[in-house]
Amino acid sequence: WDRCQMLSVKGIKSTVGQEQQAGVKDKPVLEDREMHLARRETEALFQEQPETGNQYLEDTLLRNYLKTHLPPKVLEEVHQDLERFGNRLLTKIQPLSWECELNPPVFQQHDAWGRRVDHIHTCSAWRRMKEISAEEGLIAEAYEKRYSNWSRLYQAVKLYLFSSSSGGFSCPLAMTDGAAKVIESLGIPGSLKNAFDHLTSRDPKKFWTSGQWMTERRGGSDVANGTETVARKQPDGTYRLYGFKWFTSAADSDMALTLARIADAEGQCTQGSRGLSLFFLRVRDEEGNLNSIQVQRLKDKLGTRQMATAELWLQGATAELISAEGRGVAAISNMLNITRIHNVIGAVASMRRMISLSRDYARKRVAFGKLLKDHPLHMQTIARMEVQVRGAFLLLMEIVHLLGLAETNLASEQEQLLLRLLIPVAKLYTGKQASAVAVEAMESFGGQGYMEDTGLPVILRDTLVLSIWEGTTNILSLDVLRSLAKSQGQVMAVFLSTVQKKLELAAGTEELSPAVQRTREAIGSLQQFMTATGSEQELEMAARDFSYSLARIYTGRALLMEHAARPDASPTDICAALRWCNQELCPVAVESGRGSYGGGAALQDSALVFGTS
Ligand code: UCC
Repeated sequence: WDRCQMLSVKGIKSTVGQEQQAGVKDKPVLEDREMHLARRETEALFQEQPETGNQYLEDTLLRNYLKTHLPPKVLEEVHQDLERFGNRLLTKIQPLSWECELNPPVFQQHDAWGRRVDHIHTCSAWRRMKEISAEEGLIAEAYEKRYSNWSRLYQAVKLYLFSSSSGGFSCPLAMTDGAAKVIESLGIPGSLKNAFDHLTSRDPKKFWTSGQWMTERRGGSDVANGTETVARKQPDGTYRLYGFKWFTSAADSDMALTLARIADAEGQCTQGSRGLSLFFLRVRDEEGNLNSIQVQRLKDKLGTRQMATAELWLQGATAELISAEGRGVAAISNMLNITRIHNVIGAVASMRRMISLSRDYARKRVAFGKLLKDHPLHMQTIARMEVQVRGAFLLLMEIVHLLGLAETNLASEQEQLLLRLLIPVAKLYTGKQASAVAVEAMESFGGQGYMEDTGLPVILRDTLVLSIWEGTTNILSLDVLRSLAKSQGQVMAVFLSTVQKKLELAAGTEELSPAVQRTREAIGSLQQFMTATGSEQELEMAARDFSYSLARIYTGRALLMEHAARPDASPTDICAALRWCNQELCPVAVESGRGSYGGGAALQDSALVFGTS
């Protein structure tokens, strides 16, 4: 740093213009300065690189959460494993992640002699990630259930630590987990036992990953109307699939679950959601030949470039029907709910990584005569992000805790309903949070944040997809409404009673009383909104703000009750809860009061968008 200071004193203070004016008299001094600069270029860095250490040991919130919730015996074992894993991530896995970024997959359509091969070449680091995923039991852990209901949470914590160092491998893991979940929920039928064993294996040689082929050329949201793929039944009971899958992530996977319409004897198919069924297929046979699939091309994506996403033609691919006919969407929603949870994991991990790097940089970088950490405005900016990631983390833990209970038959009916509601709420809310935090955190590095070789733009690009894939924000807001409708309002009753119950508990903690009060007011506003809202169209227009309100109220609750009100809570935990509750907790009530959801507002929205008078 001393050298940098010298540079700024001796070199940067005079501008080019000043030097030009300096004249012949000053020439020896200028030459001397230039030589000095040139020499220093090879001697010293201008800025110190931000770094992270063992991400498990450095994550106080995570460690406190585990200490509070896990049974002591489980905590002891899990702690040891996570500390070891944190070191492995830092020393071995993080470098592989960068290699994956530098060596994205390459598609080879033909070999040198013109033979069509459709080969997707992945780098050795990517393949190593697959082995590591098996060795670490990143999928297996959740299905072995060694720690009963805590296994799911433990798996999620490992995935959270892995996510930012995975070089994009989190994506195939999400779908692999989702596929295992679908097969498990079907009772692991004999024909799928082999696949299930591969998906949940800890043996790197045996471990399979799965794709989730849902998106076709008409788009990925309206699956019921967008799916054109046809399934034709064969005499042996298998099916052959014909269609075009437009966006297949992790196309190098071993197997996939996909939707198709079964054609009847006349070749006719039922349209809409009721015509969709779920199929299992292997991507390649034992010899490595594609299963009557042609790869059209790899997608040229903004981010997640480490991972091959392809357009695939299914030209009679052999597949097995694994849902009841016409129940494809309901069957694949088990997979969607798991991949959406993985999306939340990715969002929280990305925020945590960006903030950790920002924090480290603030300790190293000097501007205006002092370290960034000594500039209150800079610290305020990072602190605001920290409140966001804390909320998101606790929401994630809540969901995986509920999932663990549900998977071990320990969840009440109310808890299952709550889980159904919170998955889309968390996915849509944390996806948006992560994008905002990644952009804000990038700015905290100044121009360096914009430099490709710092690795920071990679994190940003990979984060931006989180609000898009696995259901965009609006699609998930509608899914929130779907869960309300399907349960005939029970979901909402459970939500409100859970929040109320926890508020009573927190009311005893004096410092939290402003937050308790604000949450009570927010719940009141939410209830008012729900009784006042009239038409279906109004509710649909309110869906996003409504979902945000649920996320903020519930996260405030989770922050407040589970964390800040525990006996060994720190003043920082209380501060985070208070700050969270200082934001508008019920935006849907505010917007409703402004008339944002009526027919008039819809007309105004259109006029604003299209510029009509
Ligand atoms: O594949 C993609 C990229 C892969 C990359 C993955 C990596 C992510 C990991 C990140 C880690 C860092 S992207 C493609 C993703 N596509 C989607 O997410 C689809 C988005 N669209 C929707 O979610 C829609 O809402 C649909 C497709 C579910 C709507 O379909 P329908 O058929 O119009 O919906 P219905 O008719 O309302 O629902 C049909 C049935 C109903 O059950 P029944 O018939 O018993 O009443 C619903 O209750 O499905 C049930 N259902 C659900 N059940 C629908 N959604 C759900 C749900 N979420 N949970 C439970």
